[in-house]
Amino acid sequence: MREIVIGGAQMGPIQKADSRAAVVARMIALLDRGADGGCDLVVFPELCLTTFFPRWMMEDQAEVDRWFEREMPNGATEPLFARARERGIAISFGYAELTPEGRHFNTSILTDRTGAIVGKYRKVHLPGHAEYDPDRAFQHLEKRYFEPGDLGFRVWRNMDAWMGMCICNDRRWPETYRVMGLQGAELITLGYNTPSVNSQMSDEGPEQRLYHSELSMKAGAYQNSAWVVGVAKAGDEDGHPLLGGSVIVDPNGFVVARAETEADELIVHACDMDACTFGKETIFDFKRHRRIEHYGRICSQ
Ligand code: CDT
Repeated sequence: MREIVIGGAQMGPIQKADSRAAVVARMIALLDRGADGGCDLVVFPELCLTTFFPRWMMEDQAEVDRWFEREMPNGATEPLFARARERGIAISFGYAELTPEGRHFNTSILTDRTGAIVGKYRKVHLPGHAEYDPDRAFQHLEKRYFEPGDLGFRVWRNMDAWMGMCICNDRRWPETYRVMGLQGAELITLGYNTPSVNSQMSDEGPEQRLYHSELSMKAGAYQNSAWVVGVAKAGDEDGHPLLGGSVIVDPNGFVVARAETEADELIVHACDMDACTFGKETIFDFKRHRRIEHYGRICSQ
């Protein structure tokens, strides 16, 4: 048995005016809750240091760059790393990354139990649009503020397991999970900021959006025989509602823990990485059963 007790640290809303320090204090409180509950790894949401700023149209690049982190850890997040180190807990969280070369990515990192960063992922599937769209009920300008990730879908050996990451919209794409599954991923962690309503379809509400969110993660878990931990930033951010519904999904595609609120909430499950082995050696033994001669279209235009 290779058990990793995982905490999904759903976060309630972060308002535009909230400081990084206030957010990090909330993350530390969740981390402490996880440590007290025996967690080995705590997973936080996408862009979890700030409000979901891509909903705001900004033309001044200096204003945009205020939402980005130039290094990680930095002054604001060091207390989180220090507490994780002190309590011997690995963490994963998402933030907006501005590189020394001036490139902008929607990024997440994974640490080991000593607080050392062992993995970095930059979001590949950027939803939304790049220019102001007057026909939408609200904006989703990820394509304006980020470039597509350049690191691919890697996996890392951490805590005696193969771990990979993706971010939000990536969870809806089967290729995301499969590329990690092909590298033996046993745990895929992700954070999300998903508006509760569709900005382009007024009657698509939270029920359907929660259903699709969960459906995607269950399918990704089952079809790759891997644990999937999906963690929301939820609730009302300056009048813009975001879905909750954080889940831990087992390698058979069953939800074993689910958040009930749209606030800061920790969901916990003891995840046995050996539970991935049966599926990986039988129905989803990729070496024996895949028929790549028929998959060419997936990798062509
Ligand atoms: N953050 C993020 O990727 N959100 C998207 C919203 C898509 S609607 C433009 C998601 O897939 O949940």
